[in-house]
Amino acid sequence: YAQMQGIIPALITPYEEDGAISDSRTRKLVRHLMKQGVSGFYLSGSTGEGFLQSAEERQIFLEIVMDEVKREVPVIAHVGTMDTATAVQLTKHAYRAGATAVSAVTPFYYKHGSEQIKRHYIDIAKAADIPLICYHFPDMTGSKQSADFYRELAGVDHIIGLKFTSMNTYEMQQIMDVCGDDFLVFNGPDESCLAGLSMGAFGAIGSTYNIMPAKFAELHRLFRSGRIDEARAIQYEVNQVIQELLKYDFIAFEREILRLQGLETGLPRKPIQQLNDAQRADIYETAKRFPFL
Ligand code: NAY
Repeated sequence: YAQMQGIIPALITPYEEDGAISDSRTRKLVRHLMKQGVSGFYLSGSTGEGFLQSAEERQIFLEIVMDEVKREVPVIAHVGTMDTATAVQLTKHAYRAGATAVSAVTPFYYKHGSEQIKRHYIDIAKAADIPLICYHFPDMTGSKQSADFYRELAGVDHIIGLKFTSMNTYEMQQIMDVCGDDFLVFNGPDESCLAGLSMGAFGAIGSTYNIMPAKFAELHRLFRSGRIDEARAIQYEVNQVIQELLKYDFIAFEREILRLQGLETGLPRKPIQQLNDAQRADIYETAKRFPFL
């Protein structure tokens, strides 16, 4: 898994003008990000709009990315859904497609007990011979599991780690402490990437790595060589962009920045924010202020 130790974009899903998954735009985006030094891809998560797509579309998208990446970097397919059956189906497909790992957010909307959520993960883990990265995102799912919950899952075959999307690095550390050194924890919030890495995160998976891949790859490189002051300077710099991003829906903002970078990805799916001309002009001004964008 050493290859996953770095910056992994939660990939934007490029669409054509009619809203269909775009083969050519996807290949172009993936190539571009690989050239900027990313350590893998995380598909069909929150950023990828996986919850706004059909299972078939998620499968098609994975196949396009697998074909373009040609095993040069790891590909993690997010297979999380509200229902176990579809997550299992997507897991079997990801295995056949040759993905490096799958990942699944805790099932959302219904308030399941911990035992049901554990069962959901075990069913996914048993579906195919492929590593599984659980996904902790309490703000979005409303489901907040304890360190002990993850300790039990860490003992299940195929479950290798967790994507931890919360700013609470103490809770992250508590999970790492009970799950052991082999359990790989990935930092979720990009604005505290360095904090997560400092606390022991193995790598980082996030949305703004689509628009600032080289900056974050450099942050990671500096962190690994112990040049913390320089890494922190980059974190401060990218956080100025994130501060602007947070005025918008992050997916709408990132698609607009990518467009300005010459990477057309189409419009996000409704009900995600559809930008008006004034908002696009404002984002254009932001892009001008930050030459690395
Ligand atoms: C995913 O599954 O696509 C993610 O990785 C989501 C992680 C993002 N969290 C949210 C709430 O959007 O990358 C972060 C986030 O966009 C970034 O830190 C800016 O806030």
